[in-house]
Amino acid sequence: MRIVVATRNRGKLEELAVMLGPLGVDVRSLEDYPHVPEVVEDGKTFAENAVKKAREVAGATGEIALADDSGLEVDCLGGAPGVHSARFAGEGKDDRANNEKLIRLMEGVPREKRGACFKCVVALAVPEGRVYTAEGACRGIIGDKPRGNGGFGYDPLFIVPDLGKTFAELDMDVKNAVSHRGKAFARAREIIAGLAAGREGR
Ligand code: ITT
Repeated sequence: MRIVVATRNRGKLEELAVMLGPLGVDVRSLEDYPHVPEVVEDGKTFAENAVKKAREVAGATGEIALADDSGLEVDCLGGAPGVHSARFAGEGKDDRANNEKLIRLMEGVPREKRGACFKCVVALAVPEGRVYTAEGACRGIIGDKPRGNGGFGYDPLFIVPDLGKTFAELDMDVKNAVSHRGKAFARAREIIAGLAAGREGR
């Protein structure tokens, strides 16, 4: 079975490719389908955006598509940046600018009020039209300065309390074991197995 991972975010793609690896599927990326147009993410929820991305990429490629819509919800910012996480500091998807903005907005906020939650919805769409979703969340604390060189996005600011480390200080397999994406994917794995069984039976 072939799956196109419907993301243009390199960090996400790496994590998802590692999770898909053991399932024995033929993993493709959008680099293999350069004609696929950019999907406009105008949904109000992670689920709406994930479904839209998966559906459009499945339609444009004729393959099963897996999309991830994710983001960081910060308690003291009323859930911002949420679905706007990629463009928090403006267009251009600049992780450093996004992190700087978050640090600035949270200056002086005490530790007990620095809670946040990463959320992820994984959507799987088949070209014939059906779409399946799986969700995952991971709670943590927003640090006052970046730590670590791994991962992407807000990872250097997101501290996992139980581990005392930011996502950017963890090896990818440790991050994947506890992260919002890892949890969503653990649920998506069953959907993928079901799709694979269905395709074999044709
Ligand atoms: P695609 O839509 O092409 O997949 P994107 O980066 O635009 O790429 P989203 O709209 O889902 O994807 O935005 C997700 C943003 O949330 C991402 O750019 C990061 O800023 C943040 N984010 C999500 N998961 C993260 C993670 O595991 N670690 C750090 N930041 C993360």
